[in-house]
Amino acid sequence: MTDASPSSTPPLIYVLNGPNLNLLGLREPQIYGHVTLADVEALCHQRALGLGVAVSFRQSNHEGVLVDWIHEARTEAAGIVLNAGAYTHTSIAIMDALRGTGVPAIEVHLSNVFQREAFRHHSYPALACVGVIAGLGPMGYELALEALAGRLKRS
Ligand code: CA2
Repeated sequence: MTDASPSSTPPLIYVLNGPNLNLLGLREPQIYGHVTLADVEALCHQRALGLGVAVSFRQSNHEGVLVDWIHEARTEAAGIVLNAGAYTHTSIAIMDALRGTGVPAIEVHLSNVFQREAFRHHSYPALACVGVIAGLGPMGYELALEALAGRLKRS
C-alpha cells in the first residue's frame, strides 16, 4: 500500500527584496560580502524546511511591484520578510501596503544601517513591522524566518 496519509501544506512566508539586491555578491563586497542573492535564497529555503514553513523568495527593482506583492501576501502568505533596500528610507507606499495587509512582517538589512549614513537610520516600513534585524548579513533572513515561524506556532 502506498502512503496516502494527508500532509498539510506548510505556511508560506514571502521573502521580498528591493532594488539593487540582485547585485549582491557582485559589487561592493566590503559592505555586503560575497554572498549572492541566489545564495541567500538557498539559505532561506533550507532554513524554512527545518522550521516547517515554505518560502516564496522574490526581488524587484520597482516600488509598485513590491507593493503588489505585499497586497498579494494578504491572502497568500502567513508572514513577510522584507529587505526593501533603499526604499526602506523613502517609501510611505510600502509602509502603507504593510499596514493594509495585517500580515506580520519583519524588516531585514544585511548591513548595520545604524553604522552608516544618517539617511539610512530611518525606516518607513519598520513602523508597520513586528521587528527589525540589521547588520547580521544573510543570517538576518534566517532569524526573521525563525521568528515568524515561532509566532505562527504560538498563534
Ligand atoms: O543593508 C541592507 O540590506 C540594505 O537594505 C541594502 C540597500 C541599502 O540601500 C539599505 O540602506 C540597506 C542596498 C542594496 C543594494 O545592494 C547592493 C549590493 C551590491 C552592490 C550594490 C548594491
